[in-house]
Amino acid sequence: MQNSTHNELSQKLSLYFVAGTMNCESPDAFKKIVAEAINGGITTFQYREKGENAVTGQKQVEMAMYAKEMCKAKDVLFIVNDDLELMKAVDADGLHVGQSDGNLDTIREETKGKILGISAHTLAEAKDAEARGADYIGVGPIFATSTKPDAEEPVGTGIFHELRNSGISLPLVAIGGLSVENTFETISAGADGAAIISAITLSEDPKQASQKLLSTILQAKRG
Ligand code: TZP
Ligand code: MG
Repeated sequence: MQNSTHNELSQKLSLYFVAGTMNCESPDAFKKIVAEAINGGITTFQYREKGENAVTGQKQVEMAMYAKEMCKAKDVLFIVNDDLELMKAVDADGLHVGQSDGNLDTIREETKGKILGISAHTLAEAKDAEARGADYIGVGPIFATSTKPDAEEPVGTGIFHELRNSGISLPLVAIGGLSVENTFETISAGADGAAIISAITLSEDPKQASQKLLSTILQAKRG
């Protein structure tokens, strides 16, 4: 990837909010939180609808379209988690997949012209993601999280040094247990962005939480 593109994407991934209706009290609450987070300055939104209480079918398309339009109005990157058909149906900016979400080469082929993010938990997975043409890598869980019941063991912020020392040059987005308290050290360790669910969805004031997170991230990025 060209340097300018790398830097632009690194900037865009800075505050990467992830949510689906199941992270909120209701579909209406989801819409409100997404709107507030966008007003608070999130730079990327990933629509991740999965697990217990996830909405499906037409309701899911409605939520995705709502989020997409809100993102578009504020120039926020809009990514769909693990659903190629939904990504295409709503013409999202990109797709994010995990290690077991299908054949990564086929997925890269099907997402040509879109941003593709791949999750990695280890150096080997990160190298594999890079080799398969990912545009960025989601790294985690960094800290313990109760949002994803099947999450692997936390890897800690040391993984960013390991990935950079091993020559991984793609933008890296940290996920898992991130909050205002530990985001500065995470970005300082080498992450380009912080992906966050509960520190925004469970906040009493998602807009203010997003503002605080963004200013922390930008401050850490300035070094
Ligand atoms: N992948 C790894 S950890 C995680 C995902 C989707 C959950 C992150 O949620 P939170 O609430 O920000 O810890
Ligand atoms: Mg997945």
